[in-house]
Amino acid sequence: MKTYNYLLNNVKTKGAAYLVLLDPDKLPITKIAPFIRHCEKSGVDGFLIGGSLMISGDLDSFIEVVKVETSLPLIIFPGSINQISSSADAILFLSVISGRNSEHLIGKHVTASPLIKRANIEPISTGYILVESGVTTTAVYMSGSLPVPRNKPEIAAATALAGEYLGMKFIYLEAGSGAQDSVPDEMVKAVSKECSIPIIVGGGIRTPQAARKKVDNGASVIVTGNFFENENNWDLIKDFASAIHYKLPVEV
Ligand code: 1GP
Repeated sequence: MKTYNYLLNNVKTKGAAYLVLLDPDKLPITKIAPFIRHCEKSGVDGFLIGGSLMISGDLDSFIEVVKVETSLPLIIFPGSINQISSSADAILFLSVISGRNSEHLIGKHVTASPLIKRANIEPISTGYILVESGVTTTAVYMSGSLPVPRNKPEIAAATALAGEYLGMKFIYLEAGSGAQDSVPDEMVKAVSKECSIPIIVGGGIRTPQAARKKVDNGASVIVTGNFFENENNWDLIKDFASAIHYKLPVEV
């Protein structure tokens, strides 16, 4: 429960938490150290690590390199069951509750659970809700499931409540990495009104203002990934962090 409690504590003290997604397929090994240092000094609360394919190889060694640079929590955000590593602190134990594909609701979990136990990392049960976001995203395609239509916040809210009643610790509203449109603010609002567990929102968030709007509408954790694949954007990380940490005084 260490990482879960850490996240909850960040939400309580800062208003919301900010996680940056590291995709080993997208972040070259030479850029890991400068990027992580940049994130640390900008006020990021932790890292999600994972990718939909992981073509580039070894998750363990990627995490080991990240670990040298930071003591912030490293949470696996698995694209598949081969993304389990004892080097991480925790893993989002995702069930695609927006879909009706049993493999992604429970099937993969049966195979993954003993491996997670042996890796001795903390599973954080998360109801993963894919949201329509313009074009077909990798997450939608890979999960073989339909996303929630953007104009149906009530479906997202009912799905999230079902996740809460099933005992999940977080709801993750996902527009998909690099999404054309992020999760609609009205949908974040509807979900946060309906359920009492914290909501993670990610996918297609490209400005601090957009991140802040998600928080204003009830998001507890914001995830960005794609936007910082461009090094020219790194200076904006601190603006994202201040927009998300609304309870902290803004540095001038
Ligand atoms: C993707 O929610 C995350 O799973 C982050 O999305 O890469 O679009 O920021 P972006």
